[in-house]
Amino acid sequence: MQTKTIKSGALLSASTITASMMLFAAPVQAEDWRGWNIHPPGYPNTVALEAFAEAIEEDTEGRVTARVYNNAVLGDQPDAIEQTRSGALNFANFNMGPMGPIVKETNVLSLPFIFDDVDHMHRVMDGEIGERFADALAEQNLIALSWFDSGARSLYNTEKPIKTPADVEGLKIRVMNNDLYVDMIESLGGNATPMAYGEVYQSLTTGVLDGAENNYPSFESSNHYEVVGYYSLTEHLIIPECLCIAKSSWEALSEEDQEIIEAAAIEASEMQRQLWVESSEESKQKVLDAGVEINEVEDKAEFQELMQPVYDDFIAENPELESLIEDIRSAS
Ligand code: BDP
Repeated sequence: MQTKTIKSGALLSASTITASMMLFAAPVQAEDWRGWNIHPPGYPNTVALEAFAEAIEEDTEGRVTARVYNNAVLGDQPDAIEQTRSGALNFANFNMGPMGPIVKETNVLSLPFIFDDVDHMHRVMDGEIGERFADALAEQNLIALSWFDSGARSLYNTEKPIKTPADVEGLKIRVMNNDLYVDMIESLGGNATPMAYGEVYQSLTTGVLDGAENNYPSFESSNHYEVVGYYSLTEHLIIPECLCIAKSSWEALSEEDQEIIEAAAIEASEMQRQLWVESSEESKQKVLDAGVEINEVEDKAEFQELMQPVYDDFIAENPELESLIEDIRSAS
């Protein structure tokens, strides 16, 4: 018995040695990366992610190949965040909204009206404060290489134009997965329903929901505009998004490839931001042509004032994040 074990053990190690010698002789195996994307083909983020995938394959000379999976086919956003944190997925474009429950610093970006406008958001995210968010993400195994735009989110619904907070009263509004948004809608007198993006269309058609909130490109590409007649420019949220790499995938790269991939991510974000501006205009026109009524909100201050309890509760629960809020405000 004893001899047999030793024999097969010896045999095993002999074949292992042969296999590893063969590995050394063969060309280095390429890394095949899988990327998560919630949007359909043609959406600015999709176009930029696909360009990113192509660039890294070309610039690493095939050492890293990458494929983008669109339309959230690899899972909804909270699930994809977990998959990327664990390294089951290699890269993704994530909105900072559903990131809040995992990286609590990013909740600051989900506070309504935290940014005055998209330029203010760019100044913050492209500067030192953006690095603080990237550090917080890295602690949760997500390497944020660049920031994408997501415009401003506004309320839309099947019932009526929203001109004052009183118009939100009683409406069933879908929000992304983050308790802050539940507080936000409830502070306006509405009923908030956290729900996966992909389920919203049907819930709007069946009346489970009266409305939701999003930017023009998503309002259009999700086809919600087909069933919703009113889009009201509350512009209550301006939330940046990341191009994030799984930490384990990042650490497996040589320094040279890290530099290549970081440069490609920055180029992808430049492309995305440019496409974003064009796409927002096109989407706005498309929903107008389809008969959606778009209204300005004359007195946004009314909405902003009602957000005070959301801020107060947030600061009471996260006193250590108050200075981050102040730093963002003073960069306005
Ligand atoms: C879009 C974001 C996407 C979100 C979606 C949503 O780009 O990441 O998942 O809104 O509302 O604008 O869920």
